[in-house]
Amino acid sequence: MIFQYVGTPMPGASKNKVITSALSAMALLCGVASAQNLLINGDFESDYTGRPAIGGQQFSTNVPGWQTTASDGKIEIWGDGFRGVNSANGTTTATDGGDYFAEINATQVSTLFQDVTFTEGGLIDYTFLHRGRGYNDPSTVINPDRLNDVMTFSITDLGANGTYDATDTVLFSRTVTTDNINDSNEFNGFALYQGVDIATAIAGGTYRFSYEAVSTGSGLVASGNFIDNAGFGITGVAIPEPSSTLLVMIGSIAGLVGYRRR
Ligand SMILES: [Ca+2]
Ligand SMILES: [Ca+2]
Ligand SMILES: [Ca+2]
Ligand SMILES: [Ca+2]
Repeated sequence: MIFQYVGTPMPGASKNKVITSALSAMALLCGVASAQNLLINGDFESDYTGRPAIGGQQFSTNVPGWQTTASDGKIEIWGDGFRGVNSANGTTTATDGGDYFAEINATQVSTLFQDVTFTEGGLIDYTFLHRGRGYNDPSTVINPDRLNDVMTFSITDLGANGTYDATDTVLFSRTVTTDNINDSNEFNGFALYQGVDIATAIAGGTYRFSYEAVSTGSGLVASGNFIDNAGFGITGVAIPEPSSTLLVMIGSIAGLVGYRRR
């Protein structure tokens, strides 16, 4: 079982980030999944013109990979520590949140998504981190009360026309509820959600990967639902044994270099 997500190194990226990305590239070469099968900027680390040092709202056209249903076209990216919320502090590529993450509720209830055309078919695995925000009081201090944010992750087959419309079929849907408190097995409050072989993709098919804000614990439409490290892989593709062995090694190495102190 291998999960892949790609982080595009940005200018000034830390050495660990570059190494991790290099390892991801190595894994790709081993045939787990083609590059076209991966989300772009699933870890929200890609740089873009005008990105503030600590985060803020941007038009989706400025954010690599991601689109939004928000009527104003805004996507909100937070930097590590912004308003007291730290990135996930895991030690693997799936759990290390790096320096940036996204708030789905940018200015309104919305969905972040990417449409991906597969070059090969197979069974889809997915992974993402989700965290509730809590209530943001006027002094911008995060309220410590335990409040749940709710998000639905879904994969939709966009059909023969490859575009989103009313005739499309939802292949998989999972609604997760995560609060704003750092519990055991979480990473600064970010909970890791994963699934294996949850839908079948066909070569040439186009699929929408959606992260939909359902509700926020605060009740505020512009505050809630942090996500990071969104990604997926294909396990239905035959992998030669030597590659599988190498991938296990790569995964171990990636876990080691992914560790970073805060
Ligand atoms: Ca990140
Ligand atoms: Ca917001
Ligand atoms: Ca369609
Ligand atoms: Ca929690």
